[in-house]
Amino acid sequence: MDTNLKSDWTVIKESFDLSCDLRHIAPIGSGHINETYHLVDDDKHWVLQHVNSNVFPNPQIVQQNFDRIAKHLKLTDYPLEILTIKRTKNDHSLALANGRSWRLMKLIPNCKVLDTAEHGQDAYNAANAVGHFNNALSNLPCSEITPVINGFHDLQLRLNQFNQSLLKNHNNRVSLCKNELEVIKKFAKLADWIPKAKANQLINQRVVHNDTKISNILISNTTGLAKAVIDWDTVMPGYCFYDYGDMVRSFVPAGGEDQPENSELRWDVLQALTEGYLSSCADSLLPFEKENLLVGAEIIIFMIGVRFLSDYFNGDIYFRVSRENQNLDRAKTQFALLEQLHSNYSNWQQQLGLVSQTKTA
Ligand code: GN1
Ligand code: MG
Repeated sequence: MDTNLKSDWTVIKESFDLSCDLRHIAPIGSGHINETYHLVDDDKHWVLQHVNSNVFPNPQIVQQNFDRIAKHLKLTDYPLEILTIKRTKNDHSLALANGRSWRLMKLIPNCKVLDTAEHGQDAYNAANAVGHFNNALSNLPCSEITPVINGFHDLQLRLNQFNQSLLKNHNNRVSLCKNELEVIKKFAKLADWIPKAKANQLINQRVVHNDTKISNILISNTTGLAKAVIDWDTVMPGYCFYDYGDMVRSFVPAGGEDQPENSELRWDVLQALTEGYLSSCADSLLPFEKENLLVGAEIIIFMIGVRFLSDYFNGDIYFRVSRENQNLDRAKTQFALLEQLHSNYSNWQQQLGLVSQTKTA
C-alpha cells in the first residue's frame, strides 16, 4: 500500500464520510501517473484516486472539466456509462489531505481492462466506444473545457523537451540509444503536419479524450462489449488524430506498450479498430480527417515514443516504471510500430479505404 494513502487516509475517510478502513482498499489499474484503488464501503464499490499534482498542477480544473463532460454526455444519446464522482461532506469534488488531492468515483462493476487487443473483435468494440465518446463531444465548444496541461499533444514542444533530456543524460543513457536517435531525426518533420493542416483549415479542433489507450476502455465481463471510456483527466481541445493514434499504438502490437520484441503491426487489429472507430464517429469527421487518420497515428505513436525516451534520459521521473529500462522498451515499441506503419503506409491506406481525395496539408 502506498505511503501517501496511509498518511492521508484519516482525512480521506472523514471527508468522504466513509466507514471502511485500509483493509478494504486494494490497488487497481495500470496507469502511469495517478495512484488508483478499489475501495469497498458498506457494500458499495468505489474507485479512489490520488490526482498527481506534479502532472496536473491544478486538480480543481481537472474536476471542473470532468463535471462539464458528464453534463454534456448526459444531454446526448451517448450509449456508454458516464463516470460519477462522490462529493465530500462539504460538497467538494476533491478531498485535500497533506496537500494531495483525492477523488472518489463509482466503480463500474463487472468489467475488465485489456493491455492490448486480443483479437480484431476487441479492437472493434473498444474503438467503437472511443468513436461514441468523440462523437458525443464533437459539439461541445472547446472554450468550455480548460486545458489542464499546456501543449500536451504539441509535437514540437515534445521534441524541445526531448532535446533538454539529452542534456540531462541520466546514467549516460543517451549513448545506448543510437538507433532511437536516428528514428527521432527521421520523423521530426511530422511536427509540421498538424500546424499546417490547422492553418489551411483542413482539420477541426474539438474536445477529445487524449489518452485512449486500451486500458482506458472498460469491457463488460459478460458481453465482451465496451461499457465505458474512463480516465477523463486529459479530455481537452485537440484533434481526432490523437484518439485514433493512441488506439493504434496501444491496440495493435500483441505485446502491448512495452515489449519491442512483440511489436508486430497486426493488420487485422488495425483494420477492425478503424472500422469500429468510424462506425460510431464517421459523421462528425471531415473527409480530410478521415483520409489522414494514419498520419495522425504516426504523429501520436512518434510523440509518445519521444516522451518515453525523454523520460528514460531524465531518469524515469514522469511515467511510473516497474522494471529497469521499461521506458526505453516503451519507446522502442512505439518506434518499431511507427517504422512498420510508415514503410507500408500507402498499402495500409488503400486497404483501409482511406485513400486521399482532398488536398494535402
Ligand atoms: C499516461 O496516466 P495514464 O497511464 O493514463 C500519460 C499518457 C500516455 C500514457 C502512456 C497525463 O497515461 O499521455 O499516453 O501514460 N498521461 C499523462 O501509457 O501524461
Ligand atoms: Mg490518463
